[in-house]
Amino acid sequence: MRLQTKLLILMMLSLVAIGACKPKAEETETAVVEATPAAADTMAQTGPVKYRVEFTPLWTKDNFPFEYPDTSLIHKPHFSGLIGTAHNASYHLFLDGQMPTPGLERLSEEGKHDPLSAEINAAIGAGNALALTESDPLKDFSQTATAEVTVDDAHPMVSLVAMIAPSPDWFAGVSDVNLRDNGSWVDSKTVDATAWDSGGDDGTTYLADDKDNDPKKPTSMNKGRHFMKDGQTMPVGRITFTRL
Ligand SMILES: [Ca+2]
Ligand SMILES: [Ca+2]
Repeated sequence: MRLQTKLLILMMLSLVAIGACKPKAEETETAVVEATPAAADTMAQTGPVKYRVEFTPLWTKDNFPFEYPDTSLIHKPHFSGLIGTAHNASYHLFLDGQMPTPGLERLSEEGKHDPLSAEINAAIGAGNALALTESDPLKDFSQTATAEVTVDDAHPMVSLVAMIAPSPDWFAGVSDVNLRDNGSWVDSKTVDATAWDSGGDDGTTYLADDKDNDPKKPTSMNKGRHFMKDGQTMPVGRITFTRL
């Protein structure tokens, strides 16, 4: 009887011990469940994130009266479709002081996305860019041009360009816009797009005849009279990135 009693007590103690352990296990599980949303959020910060791109034109006759192209022309003043990509520090769509690529030269002179799109696709293949972004041309300046751009941890910067048309080799552009801030993706960001000269043509007026140059000149900010006011460069457009 004594032995049986001892065994019974031992069994009861074991049950109590198991019972005591159980809530702990549940607590641990609960803790894991609670941690999951935070972990998912951290993932979302690094993984591909999409932004809406909205390009608002500011290149109007009111803002840029000097030699502003005749709005009754068949090819009214307009912007070509935007083209660009998210990328890392090893890729630049354009850079102040750098020779234009054939793709940037053609975009700036004819508004054509090819072969700039092929150059971007090559950068994607090399791991330096993430995905091609393009919009339709913008011909009605009461409207905006829209597109989407995908960024990730390895490609947090965005560069975009559009031809200022008509023009010899001038384009609106933003480069290396970083959509990360303090380790998080920004909800939205607005940047001015200034006028650039790709360096692929020597024309100096909107309607100048083709004046191809060889060797090419370095790309530079366009500080001609067309885009300056009171000694300041005026933005020809504004680009807003909004996280989707
Ligand atoms: Ca040229
Ligand atoms: Ca030029």
